[in-house]
Amino acid sequence: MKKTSLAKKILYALILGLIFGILANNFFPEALNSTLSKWILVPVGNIFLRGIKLIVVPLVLFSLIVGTASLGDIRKLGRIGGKIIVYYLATTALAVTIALILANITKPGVGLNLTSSTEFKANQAPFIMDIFVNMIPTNPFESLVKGEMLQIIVFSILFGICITLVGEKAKGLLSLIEQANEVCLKLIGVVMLFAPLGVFALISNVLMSQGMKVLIPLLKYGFTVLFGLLIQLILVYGSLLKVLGRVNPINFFKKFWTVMVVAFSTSSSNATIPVNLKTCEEKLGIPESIASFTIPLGATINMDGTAIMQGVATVFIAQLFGKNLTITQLIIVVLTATLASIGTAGVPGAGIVMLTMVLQQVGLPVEGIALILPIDRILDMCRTVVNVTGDAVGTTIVANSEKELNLNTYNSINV
Ligand code: DAS
Repeated sequence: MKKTSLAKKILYALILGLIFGILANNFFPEALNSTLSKWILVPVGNIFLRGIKLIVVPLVLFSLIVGTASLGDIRKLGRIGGKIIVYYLATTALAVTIALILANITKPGVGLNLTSSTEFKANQAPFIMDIFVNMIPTNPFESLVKGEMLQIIVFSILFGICITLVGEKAKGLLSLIEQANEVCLKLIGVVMLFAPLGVFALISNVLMSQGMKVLIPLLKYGFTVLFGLLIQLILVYGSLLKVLGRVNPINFFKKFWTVMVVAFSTSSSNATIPVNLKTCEEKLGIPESIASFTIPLGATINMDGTAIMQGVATVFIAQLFGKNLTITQLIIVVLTATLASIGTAGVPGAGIVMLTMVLQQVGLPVEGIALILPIDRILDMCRTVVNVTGDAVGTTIVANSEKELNLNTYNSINV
């Protein structure tokens, strides 16, 4: 019998959870609902959410060290590495900012005022410069234990760069960390196997207690993310190709659409690396020496689509619980989501794992993820398309700035 894909199982769980929750809310006695919720749905949902949170710290630590160390010999790749990292960080920060503006315009979560079991512990609005000072850990082990993610990210990047500077002597350590990273990626897969059960419990519990009224905000959230992804894909990347790459963006999309289809169907930047590399070299006229460095690096540390989801989701969850994020907290969200997207692995569902980090950083209840998880699978497919497109746009711009873009190939009509 054909194996049902995880995506289909999550979709079925979503539909079943919606139906069960609405039926329970309308026809089950209140006593039965609260018993079901207390003894089954909440525990199952929390076990799944804790499983997601379990992965965050080791995943960020290992994937960032590996991603940074893969810069290779800094001296040799300094110029290209510097350019592509500035491009990746700038476009991701811009993506988060677009997301925050949209979410504050559409206000998808306003009006529900859910109550959270964990009190909204907004980090007292810190003095803005303290945000940058506190990013430097005094004790990396304490940062790991406390889950201070910005400190873990800074430590991981510095550690990865120093592995590269140490060179041959650290090769064994790097391969050990690469293996640990592989294990963490497998761990995401194992935790996501429980997603259908977790999704059913989470969504049916919300519908059982809140009824149909919660669906409208969920749809508004989904469309806000999709609108942000479209702006990034067409407006931002189109303008960057035109202004910075000085190439025709139409040609780019005519040749790149096959890569976008692979990203959409796999929801994985990693799985799209081979076809992305092939397209950059054979259809976009980018030299192998540049693409082979920037595309795998981008698949690991550049996720504009994910950053857009994280920006919208954070504002949505704050609104759901009737909380307003201060300007300082919004800046922390831009910083954390930009850095979080660096630590997000290019595998299905990784963005949600990193979202818990952004929520923790601004003291928002992580259980808010329960609401967005059921539609995250569809949004994951869409945001992965933006992630991989951003990698190739940056590569095109850097290749052109190095005067190594073959414009004849780029502008040739064979797509
Ligand atoms: N699916 C991830 C990727 O491969 C992104 C995410 O989960 O947000 O890019």
